[in-house]
Amino acid sequence: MEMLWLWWRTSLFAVIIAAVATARPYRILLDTDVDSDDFFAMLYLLKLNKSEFDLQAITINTNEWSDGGHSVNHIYDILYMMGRDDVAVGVGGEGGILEDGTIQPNVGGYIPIIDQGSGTAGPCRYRQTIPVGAGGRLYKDTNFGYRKSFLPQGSRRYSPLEQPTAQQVLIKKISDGPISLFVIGAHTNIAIFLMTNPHLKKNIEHIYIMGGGVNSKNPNGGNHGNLYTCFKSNPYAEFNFFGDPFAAYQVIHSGIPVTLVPLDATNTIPITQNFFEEFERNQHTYEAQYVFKTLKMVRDTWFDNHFYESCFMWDSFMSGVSTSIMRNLHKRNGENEFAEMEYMNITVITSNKPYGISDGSNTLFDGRSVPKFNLSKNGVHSGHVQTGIQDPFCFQSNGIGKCKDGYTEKVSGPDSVRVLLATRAKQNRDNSSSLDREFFVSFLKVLNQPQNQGRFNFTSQFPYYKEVLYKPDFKGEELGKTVVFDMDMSAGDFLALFYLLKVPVKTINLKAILVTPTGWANAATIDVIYDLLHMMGRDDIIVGLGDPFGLNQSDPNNPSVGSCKYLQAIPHGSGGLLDSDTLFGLARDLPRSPRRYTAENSVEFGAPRNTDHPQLRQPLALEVWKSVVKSIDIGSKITILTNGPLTTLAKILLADANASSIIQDVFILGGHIDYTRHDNGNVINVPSNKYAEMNMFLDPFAAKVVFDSVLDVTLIPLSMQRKVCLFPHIIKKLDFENKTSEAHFSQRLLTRMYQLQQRNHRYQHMDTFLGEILGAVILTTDQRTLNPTFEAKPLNVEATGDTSRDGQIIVDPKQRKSIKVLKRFDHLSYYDVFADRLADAKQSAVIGSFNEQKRIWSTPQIRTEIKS
Ligand SMILES: [Ca+2]
Ligand SMILES: [Ca+2]
Repeated sequence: MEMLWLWWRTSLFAVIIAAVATARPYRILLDTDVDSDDFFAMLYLLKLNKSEFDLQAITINTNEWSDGGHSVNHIYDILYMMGRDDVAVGVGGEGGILEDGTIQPNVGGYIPIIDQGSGTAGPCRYRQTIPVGAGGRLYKDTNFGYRKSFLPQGSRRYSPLEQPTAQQVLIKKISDGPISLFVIGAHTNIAIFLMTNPHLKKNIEHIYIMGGGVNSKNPNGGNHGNLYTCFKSNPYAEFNFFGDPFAAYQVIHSGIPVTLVPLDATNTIPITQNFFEEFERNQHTYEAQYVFKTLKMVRDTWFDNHFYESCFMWDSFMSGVSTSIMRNLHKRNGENEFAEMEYMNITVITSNKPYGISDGSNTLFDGRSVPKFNLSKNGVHSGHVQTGIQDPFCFQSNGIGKCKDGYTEKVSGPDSVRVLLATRAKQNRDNSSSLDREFFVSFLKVLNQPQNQGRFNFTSQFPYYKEVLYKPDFKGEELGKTVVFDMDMSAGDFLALFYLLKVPVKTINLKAILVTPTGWANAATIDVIYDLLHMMGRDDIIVGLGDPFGLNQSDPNNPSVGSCKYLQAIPHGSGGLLDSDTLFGLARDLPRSPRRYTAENSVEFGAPRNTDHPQLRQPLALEVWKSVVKSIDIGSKITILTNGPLTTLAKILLADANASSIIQDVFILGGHIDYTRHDNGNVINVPSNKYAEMNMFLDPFAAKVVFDSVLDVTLIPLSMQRKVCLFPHIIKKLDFENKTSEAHFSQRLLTRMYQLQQRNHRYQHMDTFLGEILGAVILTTDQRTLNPTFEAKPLNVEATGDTSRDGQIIVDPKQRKSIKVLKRFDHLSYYDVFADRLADAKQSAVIGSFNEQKRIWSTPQIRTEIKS
């Protein structure tokens, strides 16, 4: 009888559980910083049965491992491959936090809460721990090159002022009903949401987090945390929590139930060689292939030789643990298939003791009679806040850093929160398997299962896909002077590039492009250059990537990370990097070149981290420079046009003693010359600096190297650029019949910039970009057409480290040589010169757009040779 009763009770329980399980799928919102491991986690979620786990939305965390414009399109492409264009995607936003602590709608999350001001430009207190170029954001933005070579491209994309923001998506999806949040980046978006929408908290059933480390020991050094670029000052924090400690505090202390998968657990699931090899043998879906390719590149570019001991499943493990907990909610204490769980009382450290001080490090308290957000004057947020990697406060004489910002510390008392925490990964129940963790089995099974699988990759999508490189044949043609174009990939630089490519090759022979990523775009945007060159049939032009840090800006101990002292003037959001990185949403209309950024694939081609095979990876600026020098005839020289900060040129001069003797002359677009100080410069977001021009300001030390060199320098200053800033004029001039593809594209870009300028104040500086075409026009147009006149002056540039003066041009009688400055030109003819050039059928595009390319790849027997 008792048995029967027990049976009856168990069955009833099972029926109830089944009813709960079938009643509704778990709605999930994923907030991610789009690191590699993040999309592993995302694909794992997308592969689960949608009637059980329904990934409703993805919001992008924009202040960590990837950049908004690149990461949002990366996510769109993965979702397109997976047939999930229904998943909402939110990124960015323009709102700010006012001085009185009022949080405006749509804060973009580009800046941690403590430094969030009125816009999207700002310092990089925590983010400076993340490498900017190789090994960091460049790798993630491009996914080592696979984002472009593997993922198909659908119709969803970033578009200015049309892209849903992170906060909009959060509000919509959380208002719609009960939902669980998965947080696998810094907590800025979620904290801002919770602080501004307390009435919607009730809809958030649970927050699952990858982040923190309580009792963790880093396998490389015994530290709690994993900030490998910042161990010396902060050995405690984990990257996600360090990305915005104050935000993480808000989330953990929100009152919503929290489950944490911290380093304690992830450190017990290193990616073993056995797992790696098993994965290599099991790639039965596009998504499994994409993940494996990525993982392999992560291994091959790992910073040391201990990949198998120091690379872990972080976010992906969290997605497994969390969904397993949700599946087993009838069990107690978070019991699940993949991790041991424990309750602990913790908090997140946001400032360092002693509390109640005011030392200039804490914007929530310093100089305020009422602390921001009404925080308690001597409370846990009122201490010293770590200012950066080299914060002197954080160093102790014993060599062990003392800063704990972002640490998830075990505490008791009123300021602690009880959270459920994963402590270790469970062993594989099958002892005979080579996979030693239960989650490895699930991960491979789920990614390879036929359900919910990806439809195609970039090439298999098209029945007649063919990779073509377009290279012109200049045999027998007389070639003009050798020109190298150095650009920072602002919108105007692309217009200037179109123009340069249209100038007859007998006038100029554009040999190479150098990319200076210390200005208006992130390094990954180099792919837009490749695509534009492909469109114009110029896959022969080599492209070299410059250093991501300005002169004296990288960390002396670790050159992969460094300061954003000057770069912080550029907004991350609208009108700034978000738009440059996507060419205002239009980059994806360019045909896709087989050339692209690719990380060096070291292991496959020899010794670890071998740099002897530049042909197999993205060449560096200096390598490209050397190859140009080698390629020219003895006695001939090179003309350089720079359209961005002078970082790359200065670094070439410093690295190559012979460079100045082989450079004929340098045309520099930039510099503001106004001896009377009537006209201001154009440095935005640094109100104290009235008279500098952006290209000089962004790397003043590099500018000084160039000004002090023996080079023959011609400046195209801001005052001249300002004469050619009439959008309606140039748009109208481009409005002719039978437009070339390049004229059509340029007109669309200019029209979009002009409309944005009229619609929204974040775009008020669009003139700056229009003026950027001038350098290319002056360099290549004969004297009679524009009738330019120049004056020579002994000029120098301020470069002392004082941002209120750096980048300003001064008359310097001590300067041995003179700088030539464009003084006047026929600016009324200028628009005709530009438009006529783009209208010319000669040296025109060989393939007009991505759509045209898709048509060719979808149709048999269309000629793919170059049109003459
Ligand atoms: Ca992440
Ligand atoms: Ca530029």
